[in-house]
Amino acid sequence: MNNHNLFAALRAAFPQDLDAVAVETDQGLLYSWRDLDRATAMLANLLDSLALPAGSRIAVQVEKSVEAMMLYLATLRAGHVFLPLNTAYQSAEIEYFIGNAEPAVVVCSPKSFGWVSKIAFKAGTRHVFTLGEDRSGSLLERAAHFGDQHQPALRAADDLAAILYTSGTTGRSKGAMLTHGNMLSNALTLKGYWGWRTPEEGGDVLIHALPIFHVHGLFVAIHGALINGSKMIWLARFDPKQVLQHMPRATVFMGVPTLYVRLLAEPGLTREVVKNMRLFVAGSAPLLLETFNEWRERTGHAIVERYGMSETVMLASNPYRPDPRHGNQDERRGGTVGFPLPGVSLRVVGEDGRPLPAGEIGGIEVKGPNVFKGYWRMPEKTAEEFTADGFFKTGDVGRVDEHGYVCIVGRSKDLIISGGYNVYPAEIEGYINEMPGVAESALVGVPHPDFGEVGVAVVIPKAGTGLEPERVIAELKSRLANFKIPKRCFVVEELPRNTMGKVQKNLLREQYKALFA
Ligand code: MCA
Ligand code: AMP
Repeated sequence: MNNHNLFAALRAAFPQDLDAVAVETDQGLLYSWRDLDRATAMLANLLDSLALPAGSRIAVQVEKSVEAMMLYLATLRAGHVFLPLNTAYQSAEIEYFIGNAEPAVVVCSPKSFGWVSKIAFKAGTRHVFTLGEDRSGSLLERAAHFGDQHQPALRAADDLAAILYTSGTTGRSKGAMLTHGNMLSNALTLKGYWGWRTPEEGGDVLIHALPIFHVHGLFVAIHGALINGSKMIWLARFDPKQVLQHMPRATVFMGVPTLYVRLLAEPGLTREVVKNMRLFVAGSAPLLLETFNEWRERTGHAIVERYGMSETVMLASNPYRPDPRHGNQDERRGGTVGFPLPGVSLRVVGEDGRPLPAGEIGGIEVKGPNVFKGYWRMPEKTAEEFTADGFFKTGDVGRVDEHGYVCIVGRSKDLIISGGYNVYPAEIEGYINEMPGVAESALVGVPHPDFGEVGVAVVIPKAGTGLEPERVIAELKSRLANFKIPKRCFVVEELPRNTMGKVQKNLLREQYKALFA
């Protein structure tokens, strides 16, 4: 059997010169390709030594570091399933993910060992390691005792590589199961579609400034660089000045729209600074046309906006070069997410599920080798989200224009995307509704100049109770990840409702739309 282990494919793409620099950090540390190979082997050997059952989940909530990326690669190498967790998640959130995924191994920051290990051991996890952003912690101490050679575990294309928790129209997060085949096919497609250059072709240098616990930073960026043997300039966190400082030596940058908005606010963003850049990619949330246009004016570059999901990795992208499938069009159109990627079928359907003609707005459905295997331990939910002919219902609403460009115009799922992070109103409302003195609440997304969209909570108090908006916010802050906290809270007498009694969120959005204008 061929080995479809994603790590094996990434490893095979390492450049011949293993002593060349693979990653350069903002701390001035240099990691060679050989370093990546050896360290991931040691970590994989450590995982092997634990004799974990097949398909074990390795849950990881650590600060961004090159070692954290290596842990991801080592998990693939050893044939286990990686489960990344946002560092902003607090105990209630972590308790749910660990309880639901039942990981065999949990790796957390040294500073959170106390509370995370308690949750993990309670859920039956046998091994809890720590990994600090400065290479501290028990994980690397233990791995140091293992050999630096490791044969990647044999995996089929359909075997799980990662679980990403996402969405929750009902308030509960679902684990999207991605396979080795999903991710490898997507990485190879993007390699071609975005014109990545291997070292022999002149090479690319990626500025990596995104967090590594979601699809964008973990898969699109890292796989893109590794499958091309391209160097990464590794920034622990996004700082626009630092990005600009490194840009003259880079060729590729990826970011959520907020990163572009913040870069545009820097006077140092000039044509001179971007003169070696080849490709700017944006995604995870809608890129405003004005940002796209302003970027083009300032830098001479048209951002390549693309569209993806945790369930599908990347689905569509504006063309980097002429696309023969679409009459060799190469225009990158602001306000669109471009064409379905090669190998991806995308259609827009009406309420009755029938495909709509070009130009009409409906639900976006997709099919392809990139589409996930299903939701972790939720067969019914999985079945609901697929059509009889195997298309996945994205929950996004859009249209395809007569030239083939896909345009996302809204979402049928109740979701707020704030600075590229997803916020599920149902989850936040659930927490607010449990607070004493609250009768009911609604969370809506409103436009925000920096984060694109932010949450605003509208709360009805129980009769006779004095409810303070500040208290609602403070209470949420003590329990939830910081990016989920509504930026404002209003206590009101009643919520607008339709004849069925359902809260009309569109009216609330309208009412509060100018709050941050
Ligand atoms: C930080 N804050 C936020 C957000 N981030 N509020 C709303 N939305 C946010 N995204 C708030 C914090 O709560 C805090 O508030 C204050 O801002 C400062 O926090 P800090 O962490 O210092 O913020 P920052 O460093 O400025 O972070 C902003 C950021 C970050 C760099 C834009 O949010 C970020 O890295 N976003 C990228 C997310 C991403 O990678 N998404 C990809 C998902 P307070 O002071 O009140 O506590 S993958 C995906 O969606 C798909 C599949 C795809 O297509 O890619
Ligand atoms: P996630 O749940 O993190 O996988 O986020 C996926 C969602 O992000 C998609 O279903 C879209 O709603 C949204 N998204 C990703 N890229 C774009 C984009 N370029 N424009 C608009 N929305 C996007």
